[in-house]
Parts: sequence; structure tokens; C-alpha cells
Amino acid sequence: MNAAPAGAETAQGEWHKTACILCENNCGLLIQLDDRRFAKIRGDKEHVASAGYTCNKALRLDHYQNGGARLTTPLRRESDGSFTEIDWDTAISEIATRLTEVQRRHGGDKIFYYGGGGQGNHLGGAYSGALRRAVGARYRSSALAQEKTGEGWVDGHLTGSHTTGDFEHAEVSVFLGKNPWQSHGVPRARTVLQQIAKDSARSMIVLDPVRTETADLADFHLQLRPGTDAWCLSAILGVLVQDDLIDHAFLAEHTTDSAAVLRELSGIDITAYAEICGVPEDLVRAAARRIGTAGSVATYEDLGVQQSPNSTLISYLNKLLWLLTGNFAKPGAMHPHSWMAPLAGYSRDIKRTPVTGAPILGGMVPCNSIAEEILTDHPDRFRAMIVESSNPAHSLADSAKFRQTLDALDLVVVLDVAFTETARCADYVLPAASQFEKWEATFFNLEFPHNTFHLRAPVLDPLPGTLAEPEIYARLLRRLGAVGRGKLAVLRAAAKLGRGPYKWTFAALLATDKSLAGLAPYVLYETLGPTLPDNARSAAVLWGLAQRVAKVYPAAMRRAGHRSADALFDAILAGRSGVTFTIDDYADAWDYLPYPDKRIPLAIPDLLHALRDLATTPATHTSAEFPFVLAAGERRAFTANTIFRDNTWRHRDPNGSLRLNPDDAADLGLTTGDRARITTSRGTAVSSVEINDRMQPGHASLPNGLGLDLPDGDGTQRTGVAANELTDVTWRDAFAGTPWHKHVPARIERLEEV
Ligand SMILES: Nc1nc2c(c(=O)[nH]1)N[C@H]1C(S)=C(S)[C@@H](COP(=O)(O)OP(=O)(O)OC[C@H]3O[C@@H](n4cnc5c(=O)[nH]c(N)nc54)[C@H](O)[C@@H]3O)O[C@H]1N2
Ligand SMILES: Nc1nc2c(c(=O)[nH]1)N[C@H]1C(S)=C(S)[C@@H](COP(=O)(O)OP(=O)(O)OC[C@H]3O[C@@H](n4cnc5c(=O)[nH]c(N)nc54)[C@H](O)[C@@H]3O)O[C@H]1N2
Ligand code: SF4
Ligand SMILES: [Mo]
Repeated sequence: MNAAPAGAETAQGEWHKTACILCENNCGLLIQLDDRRFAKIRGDKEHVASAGYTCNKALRLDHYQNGGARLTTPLRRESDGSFTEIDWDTAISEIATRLTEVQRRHGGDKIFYYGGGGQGNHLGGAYSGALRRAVGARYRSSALAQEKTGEGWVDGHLTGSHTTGDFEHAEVSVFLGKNPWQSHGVPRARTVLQQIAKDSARSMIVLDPVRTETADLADFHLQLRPGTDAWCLSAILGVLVQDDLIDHAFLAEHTTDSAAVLRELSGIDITAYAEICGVPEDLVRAAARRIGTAGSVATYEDLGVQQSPNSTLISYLNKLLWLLTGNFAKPGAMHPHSWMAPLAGYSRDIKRTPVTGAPILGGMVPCNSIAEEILTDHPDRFRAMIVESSNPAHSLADSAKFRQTLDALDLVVVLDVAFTETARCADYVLPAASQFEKWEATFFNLEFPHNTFHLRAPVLDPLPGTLAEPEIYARLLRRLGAVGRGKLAVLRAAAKLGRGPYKWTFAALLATDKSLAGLAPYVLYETLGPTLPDNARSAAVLWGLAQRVAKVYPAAMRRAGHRSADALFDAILAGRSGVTFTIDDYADAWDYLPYPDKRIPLAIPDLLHALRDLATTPATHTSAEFPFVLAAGERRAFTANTIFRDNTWRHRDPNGSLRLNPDDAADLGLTTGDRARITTSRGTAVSSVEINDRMQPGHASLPNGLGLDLPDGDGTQRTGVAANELTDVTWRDAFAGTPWHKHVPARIERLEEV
């Protein structure tokens, strides 16, 4: 079935193929329209990855498309703080002029880029690199530097790239600070979790201070004290080594430096460490033995550990769990995988930020350092920021400080569908077409051995006044004169002759002008783009990525049925339910290792030191003043980052309550529905309370994505707590600079009604 080409009348009752944009799984969907409303939504059974699966949230997507405060015209902020509606030509011309001015006065590297895509929209971001190249911008960041950069750095030392777990087949599945029942991440998560729970031959191990819906299904729930995972994992690894449940043959054949690691773990005091995490030693030992004797093990670490103390060390210990037991490159285990385009770099090299020398991992400036890089009179501070598809004034630690940071810049440009908390701080706001109004895709293609990619066709015409990001970037680049007209004309002529002549002409031009490489997405958009069917101009960059797939994974691509890069590109353009772009053999996993000897180097000296230091590292960060550990930003049945702005999509708990253990609530004199004041070192907030025996004493949680400012008559109204009004940029990991959002020392008090 073809999607509605832009401008076409579409029949009522027709099902349009697309995908959900609320989490990285991007489940395939069918949508029926009633004018511009989403009348019916259901799972797409033909989808290559999700095969009809959806969770409860996808059915509410009309609240994204038609709710919230959609933007329909570019806005410019005036000196009195008010916004003026301006036309696109004015906006593009003024922004280009002001970017050039920053570049001339301070250098293009003072232009900072944040974002590039959320849970559903990475295609626009793929073009942003060309703009960055044209203005000389060198520094960037995104939400990845709030969660995955520490893990990526560890990967950079070990397997050299991202690994993924085969939970469909794993005998033992381990979830560390991950609640896939609510947050997914594992494709078709609820089905897979239920299958594991039902099968007596398979086991699930969950490390979580909360008895989550996932923990309900687990065979081993290690309900540890918040923030103590490093000790818990060390104890598990200690059992594996001390009870000799290690795969020595695997270590000898496939790794180097294992002796240093085993030596460190042989000294772990298992009893003492189990005590620190508050988990019975017997349970730690039983979980370790289950891992050590399993035919296959897959693990998934997520925000519960990545946004908590010792997160980079924990990533290392997590990976040792499956490496020391030989759970790599076989069904049910862990695997590196192909990419259409890598989401970040996976390197052990550390670059440094210009002002504070913070570590840049995977090419990303740590989110918690951005404010410190700007709120200074250091000459190398950033002067301008382009924010695309992200809402950092809401999602970064210490929102008040981040708003101040945006105020301190000479120029802030925001590309978004909605008038967000970040847009309110911008000098220019550019209205993007929604993810159902344009060609879109994500690069969350993380599977092995079958890896899939879904280019989504538009379901609707763009809302009048909005543009797709590739067109916005192209207009800026045209205005900047980034590529000479002559070169573009030559390529346009070649494109008319066919893909073969186009490819050779492109290669010839690149050979004479290397600077074109960084501008390639834009060049493709301008020259190949107009020749693509169904107005799929934005898909042009995928032609370049298909060439990359053919070069890097030729055999896997051919196994997936694509005989050439162009054949793959055509399949992507035509495949409305996604395409499988690579099929690997399990043995191929070794080819993904970047080392000539194809052995995994196991020792990371800095992290082995951190492991040794654990014996004297503080395991608690609370105090008499702030006695609670607040998890600021839990994924629940009705949270979806800030993608839905309209709060009426929540059927339950519309304002997002603070969850507390019954004993704590009794001590504080609180019952469900009461209001409590939460105070941290950075701020205070008032929340309704939900007493919930899933929480342990001393631990409280707030949902993520709430506290958005919604239009209400002449003003705005806020529902729920914006978690980052309470967080502090200084609470961050020593290695990666990633935040401790899940571990915020807090005080909770009953709010007396007046
Ligand atoms: N419903 C829903 N799903 C989503 C999203 C959403 O907003 N809503 N967002 C998406 C995004 S961007 C992401 S990154 C993922 C995140 O997905 P998850 O990481 O699964 O989400 P969280 O609920 O933030 O955290 C997971 C778990 O960590 C636990 N935790 C808290 N502190 C600790 C600790 O000290 N140790 C351990 N071991 N666990 C701890 C929490 O109790 C929680 O159950 O979800 C994605 N999916
Ligand atoms: N305290 C605390 N803070 C957190 C977290 C937490 O657990 N606790 N979680 C962190 C994590 S894991 C993440 S991933 C981040 C998420 O935070 P952000 O990276 O800021 O992303 P989202 O909230 O997903 O917001 C996406 C933005 O994209 C816009 N958008 C939607 N569709 C389009 C489109 O087609 N084009 C454009 N241009 N814009 C579009 C939306 O309106 C929204 O403003 O938050 C992080 N912050
Ligand atoms: S699992 Fe994720 S992508 Fe799939 S329907 Fe739910 S929120 Fe959407
Ligand atoms: Mo995330």
C-alpha cells in the first residue's frame, strides 16, 4: 500500500503505514484518518520488526499530532522578550546572517548543536551535520550524553561497538536498572517477558530497588538499595570467579588481559558487598550461579544504573558478567551489530571540552557540563546554540540554570513541532512538520542477526507553515552558499542520467573537493533528492548510507536479499513496513571487533582501580537534611518523554504522582492523594502522593516528562513536577559526566492545606 503522497486526496477508511515515535522500538502502525485526526490506530502485522505488536501508548498518538502547542510560523524573539511571527525567508536570512556573524567574531566552533532526533525522528538530524560543517561547528550533544556515553566508552575499550542482547532466546535474561515492561527497548517487550516467565527452563534476573512490573515476572529480584549496583555486580562477579564459574576456554581463545580482571574479582568480599546493597547473600549467590551455569545469557542496562552513582564502572561490570561467562557471538547471548548510521562514536579516546575540560565521549559533550561551558567569561565559551528535536530546557539537569545558559548566548535557534520550554528561551523558533507529515526514520537499528530499517512515508500533508528539517537545513545552506552552484548543476545533470552516472560523478567531485564529504547529505538532497518518487526528497541521504552498508557489511546485506547499494536503497524507498537490511551469521559477530587479532581486551585500568576503590567508596549520598533518594524521572504506563505535551492522553494518574513506600508515608503523615513538598539542593516542587508498596523505604520516585507548560487562556498551566527543577549538574559520573537523575538526595514533607 502506498502512503499518501504530499498533496494527494486520501480516501477515508484507508490505512496508512507508519510507526510509533514514542520509544526506540518504533513499532509499525496502521493509521486511519478522519480529516487530520487519527481516527483508528493499530499494529502493522507486516512490519519487519514488530509484526503487529504495540503497547498502550501508540493508540494515543493523535495527542502528538493534534494536541499540544503546534507551531505554524517561524518566531523571532524581540528585545522585550515577546515573539513576533515572521515569514520563512526572513527567518532563514536572519539566522544565516547571525550564524555567520558568530563565526566571524568568535569562530564557528563556538556554535553548539544539541539534539538531532528523539525517539522517532533522526532523518532531519542526518542533514544537520552539513550545516555544522558549513559553519565550522565542532561541538555537539544530545540525550545520549545523559545516559549512554559511559557505556559507549566501555564498549569502545571492549568490543569496540554497541552490543545487543538476544532476549528472545536467552536462557538467562538480566535487567539492570531497566523496566522493559513499561519502557520497552526490547522489541515486543511484554510478549518476550511473558514468554520468559512462562518457560521453566529460562530465568529472569532483575536488579531494581523497585518491585517493578518486570520484577514481578522475574525468578530473581535483587531489590537492592538505590545506588548500590556496583557492589551488587561486584559480588555477583566475585561469586563467578571464586566458585570458578568462568568460561576459561572462551577467555583463552577470544580475550586478552583476563588475568588482571580475575585477580581483582577474586578478592571481592561477597558477604560485605551483599550487605551494602541490602540483598540477602544467598540470593546474590543463587543469581550468580544461575548466570554462571546457563547455556546463554543476555543483559540490558538502562537508566536505573546509567543515571546513578558509579555508572561507568557498572557498565564495565555488566559487560564482564557476559564476557567472563563466554556469552558473546552465539544465540541467546550478546552481539555487536550492523547500523544504517551509528548513533554515536564508540571509542576509548577522550577529547575534552574547551572551557572545563570535561570528557567528550562518543563525540558528545556531557549534558551536565553544557551550562558550565557557557556561564563563564572564558574566551572559548560557546556563543550560539542550535537545538533540534529536543527539549533541553526541560530534560537537562537544573532547568533554571539551563534557562540562564540559553539567555547568556548570542543566538539560540530551536527547530521543533511545538512551543516547548526550550523554544520559549530561543531567539528564533522554526516550526517543523510533524513525524506523520514528512518522510521520517530512526537509526535505532540495533538488532542481530536480522537488522531492520523503516523509512516512513508521510501520512498527512504538512501543517501549513511548517517544513521538514531537511528542507530547513537546505534553505540555511543555500543562503550560506555552502556548495557552489556549478557543482550542484553537474550532479543534477548526472542524476537525470541514472544512479550509475550519478555515483561516478559524485565520486569524481569528492576526489577533487574533499570538503564535499561533510556536506554530502545536503548535496544529495539538492541533486538526487528531486529525482526520488513520491516527493521522498528527504530520503536522499539514505542513498549515501546504503553505499556505506554495502561497503561495510557486503555479505550480510546480500544475505538480506539486496544485491547492491542501489538495490537496498530502492527496497528502503518502496518498503512501507520496513526492510531487513542485513542478515548476519552468529560467527560474523567476530568480524565486528575492530582489532586485528579479533580478541576482546578485558582490562580497563581506570575502571579496575574504581573497582578496587569500591571497598572505601561511599554507598549512600543522603543526609539528615536530605534523607530520601529520589528517582527523578521514572518511565510509567503514561509517560513518553515530552513527546506528548497535551496531558489529556493520560487515563490514569494525569498529574504524575510522587510514589512513596507505605512506611515512609505513615512517618510523614501522608496518604494517597495528599500533597507533599519535595526539596533538593537545587529547588523545591509540590506533588500529589501515591502510596505504593513497590517502593522500598527511603526511596521515592517521580515520573519523567511531566511539568510541561501548556497554553491555558492567556497564560500557561503546568501539570505535575518538572523533574529537572530538582536536579543538580554537579551530581554526575566521574568518568562520563552522565547525570544522577535516579539518585537525587531529597527531603519530603507533608504540605498542610491552607
Ligand atoms: N513508557 C515510557 N517508555 C519509555 C520512555 C518514556 O518516557 N515512557 N522513554 C524512553 C527512553 S528515552 C528511555 S532512555 C528508556 C528508559 O527506560 P528505563 O531505563 O527502563 O526507565 P526508567 O524507569 O527511567 O528506569 C528503569 C528502572 O531503574 C530503576 N532504578 C532506579 N534507581 C536504581 C538503582 O539505583 N539501581 C537499579 N538497578 N535500578 C534503579 C527504576 O526503579 C526503574 O524501574 O525508556 C524509553 N521508553
Ligand atoms: N530528570 C530526568 N531527566 C531526564 C531523564 C530522566 O529520566 N530524568 N531522561 C533523559 C533521557 S533518557 C532522555 S532520552 C531525554 C529526553 O529529552 P529530550 O532529548 O529533550 O527529548 P524529548 O523529551 O523526547 O523531546 C523531544 C522534542 O522533540 C520535539 N519533536 C517531536 N517531533 C518532532 C519533529 O518531528 N521535529 C522536531 N524538530 N521536533 C520534534 C518534541 O516536541 C520535543 O520538544 O531526557 C533526559 N532527561
Ligand atoms: S513499544 Fe514503544 S514504539 Fe512500540 S508502541 Fe509502545 S511506545 Fe510505541
Ligand atoms: Mo532516553
